Amino acid sequence: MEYNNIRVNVEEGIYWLTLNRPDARNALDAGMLQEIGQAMEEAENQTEVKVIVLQGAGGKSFAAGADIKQLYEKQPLDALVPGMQGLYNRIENCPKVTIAAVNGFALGGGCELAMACDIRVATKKAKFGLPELNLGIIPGAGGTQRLARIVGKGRAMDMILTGRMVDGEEAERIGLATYFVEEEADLPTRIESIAKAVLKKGPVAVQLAKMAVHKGFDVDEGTAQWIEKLSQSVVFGTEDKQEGTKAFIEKRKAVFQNK
Ligand code: CO8
Repeated sequence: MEYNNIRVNVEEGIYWLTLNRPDARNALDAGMLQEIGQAMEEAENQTEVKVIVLQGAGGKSFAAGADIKQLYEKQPLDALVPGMQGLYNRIENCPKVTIAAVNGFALGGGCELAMACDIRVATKKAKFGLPELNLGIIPGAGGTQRLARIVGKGRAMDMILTGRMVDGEEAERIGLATYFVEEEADLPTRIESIAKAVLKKGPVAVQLAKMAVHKGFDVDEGTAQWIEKLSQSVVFGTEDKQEGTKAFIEKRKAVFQNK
């Protein structure tokens, strides 16, 4: 598929999705959001793809949030459509593992996009923030909820109410970034090593483990544990479970087939 606002390429099971409006700090306009949705669908349907990496072009920004020029034109009912929030929910529910490579600004909808991913890797240059209140609006693509769930209510309140940005090192300390990479040049290698660890696993188990964590967060613990139990029951019926356990017993590496 041809894209104008993003670039995609697939290498060894990893789908690299690059937000590509560097002159606008990769601000997420309607065209880019639509293409991200199309690319996600494309990646979900490619069986060889196990991991999707989102990154920003230009070295200055992951994504500087929703396009403010388009935001200026929005009317109340525009906030009621699924829009950015719907897209990010889709990304969170993606059956493949998603990784955000954050180098530079991840602000507003950019930070919310990173938070919808399973894993965030931040460089020294990373700046995470939800500055929406500066514009007289509030975070509206899951940010009020995901940030509080990731870093806790107190820290989320601080970041949202003051608009304070946190750098990569602090982001890692408070759990907003999963990994901190000191040298920007080491970012792709670190991403690949995380992706490789995932690629060695059985895809069915990966998907169900991911969804057990995500869906479990939305319900009470008893229900969450049932989600876990039922997911386990599904994986117990897979050939991959037989292969994984047998390979351990036979002291060899498992070869998973996604069955
Ligand atoms: N939208 C549109 N254009 C942008 C954006 C943006 N979010 N961010 C940067 N740009 C453009 C600038 O206008 C500028 O364009 P030009 O060269 O034509 O003047 C270019 O990118 C470069 O920007 P700067 O010169 O400002 O670059 P700096 O490196 O000095 O600063 C910053 C980079 C810090 C990223 C700065 O540009 C900035 O603060 N940007 C705005 C960040 C922001 O407020 N983001 C939140 C947006 S709101 C949001 O995301 C809400 C999501 C939920 C919506 C739900 C709807 C229902």
